[in-house]
Amino acid sequence: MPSLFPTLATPVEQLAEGAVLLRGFALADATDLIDAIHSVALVAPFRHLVTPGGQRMSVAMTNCGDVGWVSDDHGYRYDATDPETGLRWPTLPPRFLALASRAASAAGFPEFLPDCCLVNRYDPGARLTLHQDRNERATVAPIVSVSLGLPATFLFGGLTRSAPAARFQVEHGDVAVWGGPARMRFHGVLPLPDGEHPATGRLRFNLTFREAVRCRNGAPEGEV
Ligand code: MD6
Ligand code: FE
Repeated sequence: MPSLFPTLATPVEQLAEGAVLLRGFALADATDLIDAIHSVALVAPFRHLVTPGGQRMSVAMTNCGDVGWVSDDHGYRYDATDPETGLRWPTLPPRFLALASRAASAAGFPEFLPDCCLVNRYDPGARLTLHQDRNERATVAPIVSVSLGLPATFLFGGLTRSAPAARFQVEHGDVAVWGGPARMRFHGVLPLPDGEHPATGRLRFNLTFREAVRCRNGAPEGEV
């Protein structure tokens, strides 16, 4: 007989060794997160970055934290200032930090202290081709990824671009955490299907929290 008391534990789906999907983990924080995204975008507006190869990315991005991830014809890098405005990125709201470290702990990565939150905004049709996240100094620390708004199909591949990729549906409030042996896996997002979400309208947001310049690998911490 099914229990009358639903379990309070988050359903955990294992994507691979070192990678989990925490279904609904951010649901209680979703409204605050979306409000904070809008506040961040007032200071550091969403923009379509250009890859070093000259391609305009279909996903619009901004950042908050000590550093932000940027791309231009020189390459990919973390920068302490927003090249668009010359200003420092908005600070990481404490509520973001708390959620990210709670999610990392739930996934088996204690003491996660992100210094960067990359904010991705997807319109219908926007996609992210298979890539590795390899610009961070801390290769031990995980990445915590929060999905908000319209559902998307997440591609989760192997350690080479040509390895087959599994597909996972990621929905409003889901949190993926990757680290350890999964940290350098290729991943991406299929073109966003059109739809309407009560919290975001015709959009999907994704937050990825990283230890980008803070270092826990034994390498020296540099100036940013
Ligand atoms: C996205 N996410 O879900 C894009 N990277 O919109 C990522 O590229 C990503 O979700 C590293 C770890 C988790 C991620
Ligand atoms: Fe990524």
